[in-house]
Amino acid sequence: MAKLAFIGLGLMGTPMATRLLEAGHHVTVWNRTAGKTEPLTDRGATAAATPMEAVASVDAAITMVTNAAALEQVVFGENGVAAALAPGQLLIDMSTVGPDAVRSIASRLPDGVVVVDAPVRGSVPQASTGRLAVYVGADEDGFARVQPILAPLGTLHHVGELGAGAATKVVVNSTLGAAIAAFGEALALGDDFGLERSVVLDVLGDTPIASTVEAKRANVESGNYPANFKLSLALKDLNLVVQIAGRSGRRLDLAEASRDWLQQAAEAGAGDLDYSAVIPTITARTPPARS
Ligand code: NA7
Repeated sequence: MAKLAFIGLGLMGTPMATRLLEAGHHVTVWNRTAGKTEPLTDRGATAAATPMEAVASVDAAITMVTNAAALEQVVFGENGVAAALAPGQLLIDMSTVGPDAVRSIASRLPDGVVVVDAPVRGSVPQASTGRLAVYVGADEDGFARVQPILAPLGTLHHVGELGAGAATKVVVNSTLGAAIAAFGEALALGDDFGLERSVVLDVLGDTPIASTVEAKRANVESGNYPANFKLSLALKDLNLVVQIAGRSGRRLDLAEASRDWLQQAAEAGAGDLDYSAVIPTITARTPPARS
């Protein structure tokens, strides 16, 4: 079993680090808000005082933080992992930050530190039960090294070289934005026709957005949107989609429209709720005009 550092114990990081620990890896954890290390140390993990301290003598450092700025902070900020990583050690970034951020980090680390991008599809239930899809960007050797480490988290897909995992994740999440916006707009339309909500939810369960309906129906029916995947993070991902497409000279209308809905919901205060909390923004009778 490997010696690991796990940095970033948010909604996803906590169950993922727990899985790695329960699989028998030796795990040292660090989180900006130190109190979140407690559930892990209770199960036998070691807590480090800084990211730099966490990675000393580990086989692999895993990062699972909000965005590119947070990744930059834990890698190159004060007491960041870059100060301690040595040739032969692995840095596995599992955050959703896009390929540019991953390649930039890799280019600034000492020669011999192997960087692998391995973002995941799935949210808290899949993270807790080892059913994530992990998109790995690495050369053959890097993939062979991360495979036994990450296997307890779910199914690994070797999708290409460094950056390909991060790119794949952006592609995947472009569909997530479109599906949740389509769900909200279908409900809004049903309301306008005067159809029963429960009937509309039943029939939408048999359409191309069925899996989204199944996953989020309880939230819609209860009006409660506890975060499995924060709306602010879905908005970050759709912004990545739009920006990356823009740099390639493209306009992706569906991505822009779903980004705009998420932006409106975030402005209405739903950023820390589940991303499905965009639905009440869409179904409101007098939504704010699109800019
Ligand atoms: P969460 O639950 O919002 O957790 C985010 C984590 O990132 C959490 O541990 C944060 O620490 C940490 N974070 C955020 N900013 C920083 C900075 N500046 N420095 C250090 N640590 C930071 O997100 P999820 O777990 O759902 O998702 C994580 C990633 O996977 C994200 O890219 C998603 O899009 C997919 P905190 O506890 O707030 O101190």
